[in-house]
Amino acid sequence: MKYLHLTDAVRLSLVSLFLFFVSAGPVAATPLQATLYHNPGCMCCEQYAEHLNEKGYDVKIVENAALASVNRQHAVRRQLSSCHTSLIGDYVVVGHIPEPVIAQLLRERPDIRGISLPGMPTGSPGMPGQQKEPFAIRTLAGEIYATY
Ligand SMILES: [Cu+2]
Repeated sequence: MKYLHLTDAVRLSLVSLFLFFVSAGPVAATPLQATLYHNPGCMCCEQYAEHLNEKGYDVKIVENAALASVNRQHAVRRQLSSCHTSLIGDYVVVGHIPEPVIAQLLRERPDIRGISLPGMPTGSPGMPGQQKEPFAIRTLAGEIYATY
């Protein structure tokens, strides 16, 4: 009898071990990969990479990028450019875009090349200060994709 009880205990712990690994599964999912290009010495670019890191992205920083040529390569017009340009999934993501908008992009998967928050607005992730007005995040064609 004692032996049987032990076996039950072992079986129970094996089951809970199994459940532990099953429930841990989604958490251990591969992080989203992001590649961020910026000109040398851009501190707010590094801060923005940190923002993505905190949201669970695996960010590869290319810090000596010739940003102008990266933008040319991905057809990012000057008016829609910022201090850095990232590649995330199949999309080009320009500037200090709050991560929830990127999550929305990856969820909705619209048929666009990418999105941009042009310039370096005060209070956006990686930029100091208080946000003064909703950010207009545009598609690379220039249309509003989201306000945040
Ligand atoms: Cu910046």
